[in-house]
Amino acid sequence: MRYVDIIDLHIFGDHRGSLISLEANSKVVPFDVKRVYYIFDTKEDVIRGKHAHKNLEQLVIAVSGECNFYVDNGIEKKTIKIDHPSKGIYLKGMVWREMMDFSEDCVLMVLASEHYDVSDYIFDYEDFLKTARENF
Ligand code: T46
Repeated sequence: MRYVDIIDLHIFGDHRGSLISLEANSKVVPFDVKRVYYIFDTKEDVIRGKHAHKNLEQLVIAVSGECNFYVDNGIEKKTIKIDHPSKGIYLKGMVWREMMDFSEDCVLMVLASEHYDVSDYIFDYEDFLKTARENF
């Protein structure tokens, strides 16, 4: 199972503009959505995230603006630029994530498979590496 996938979201466009529909539990959003949140007004030079989740699937979309999304599964690390409302980052399994280089107009919308639960977070990178390696 891959820890991160880029999902190309279908754009319904006509002369009026564009529309993207996110339907849960279908090919578009591969889980039942229990929570939606969005991140905006992030200041320049700020790095958000810096944690992993024990049990959470998420679909992250920059509905406006852009930022860089860094992911690390304990073995592989990569940075993905998210810069269009039709590009979704699907995260699953043990993934350390950091978001940075936010444009002023960046709005990140996140669909999540679980309710907010602070006990699901791993904030310490060494703890993350240990847990991730146990799961390989
Ligand atoms: C993630 C990345 C992509 C809540 O009360 N409910 C919520 O659903 C969330 C997500 C956050 N909060 C509170 C907890 C903090 O007091 O909002 C505050 C900021 O959250 P946090 O520092 O966790 O935000 P980010 O941007 O570092 O991380 C968030 C998500 O927490 C995380 O799950 O994967 O975005």
